[in-house]
Amino acid sequence: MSSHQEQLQALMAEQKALIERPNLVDKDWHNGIYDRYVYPVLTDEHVPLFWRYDFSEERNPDFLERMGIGCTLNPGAIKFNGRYYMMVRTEGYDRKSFFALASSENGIDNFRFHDYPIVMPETDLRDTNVYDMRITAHEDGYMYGLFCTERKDQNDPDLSAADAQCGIARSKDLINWERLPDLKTPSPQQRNVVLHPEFVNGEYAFYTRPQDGFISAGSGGGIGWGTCKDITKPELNNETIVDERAYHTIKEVKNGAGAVPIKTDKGWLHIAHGVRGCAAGLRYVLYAFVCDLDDPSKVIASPAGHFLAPLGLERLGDVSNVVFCNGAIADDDGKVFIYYASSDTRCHVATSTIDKLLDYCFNTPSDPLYSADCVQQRHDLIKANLDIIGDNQELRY
Ligand code: M1P
Repeated sequence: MSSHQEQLQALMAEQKALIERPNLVDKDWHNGIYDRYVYPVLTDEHVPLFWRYDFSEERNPDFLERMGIGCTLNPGAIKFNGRYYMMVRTEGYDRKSFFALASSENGIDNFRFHDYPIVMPETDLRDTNVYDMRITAHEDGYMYGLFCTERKDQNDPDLSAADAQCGIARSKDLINWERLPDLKTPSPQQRNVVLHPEFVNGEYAFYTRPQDGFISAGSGGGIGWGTCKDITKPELNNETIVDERAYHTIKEVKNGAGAVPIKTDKGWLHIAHGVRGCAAGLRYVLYAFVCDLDDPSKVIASPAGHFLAPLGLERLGDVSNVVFCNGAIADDDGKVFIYYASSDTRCHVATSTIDKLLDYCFNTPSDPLYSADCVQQRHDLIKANLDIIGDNQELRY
């Protein structure tokens, strides 16, 4: 066997072991709300070798990697024909992201990429970069992918000035996509736009994230809301704010809708992200809230603080101190799979149930915004617990 073949076989064996490794609940983690898992569900090492190496011995005698992949992150997620799918933001060494489908039978391990990345049709204005797709199975019968399309800001001479807008495409099979026009909104830039799965008053409804600049929410920000009649001419004339950012909270700098909201008996369940600034830079965490069933633009439960924050190795990566979620799957039996990426580098899953998530959302106190009020909330909890503990020393350490 040639050295070329030996190297290929060794790498293939390594990758097979990685993909087929069972994922395990992390027993060191407990908050009762969700389980974390020991291994990420997808990393750059899961990307097929035939996407990265030229297998021809003649063209590539020393078996060099030709087109590396740096990160697999921010997956949209959907259950389709009984399988768990992630639409993964896959980023080459050239910094360009593209969409690639990976699927698994159980949603927690054995995720495999499909043979080819998605070929996303373009509009007349080419996409320099595309990322962070949210996949909505809409009641109109299509699966919609809403994503960020990024282009050079032609009005700003600064070479790194970029323009972010919401691209829209739709599909019936997740493989072939029909591109629609980009969403027009009153805001100069848009990212983190999510299509609501049902018509609202007969119109398509969008959660938006108005922003003044490419990075900074500026005077904008907050999770917005708008509707339009015809998704093939997507334009929101009004954008109201559903979930504001606020001083000294986990969403002080910016926030954005994440997974497509999950319909429950008690309301639409959201997993979103909030960003604050600190000496280490921006810190991205996930938070949860619930919107009214009849009026999905109205928040009815808003637990304080983060729901999930980067932990251990999750804190390190291409853009460190980040967790980001744009996909979750709710099974008919009430189990929920929350897909998230850590530090813009790799994908993870956390699992929970609708009941636990609703309990968390409705029974966790909301942020009272002042330290003294937070102390009072904690005093209330302690007092109630001490009443239960009483003289029973077994209940205290
Ligand atoms: O780098 C962290 C995240 O930054 C952006 O999110 P937001 O628009 O809220 O700042 C996105 O580019 C996202 O992809 C990225 O994970």
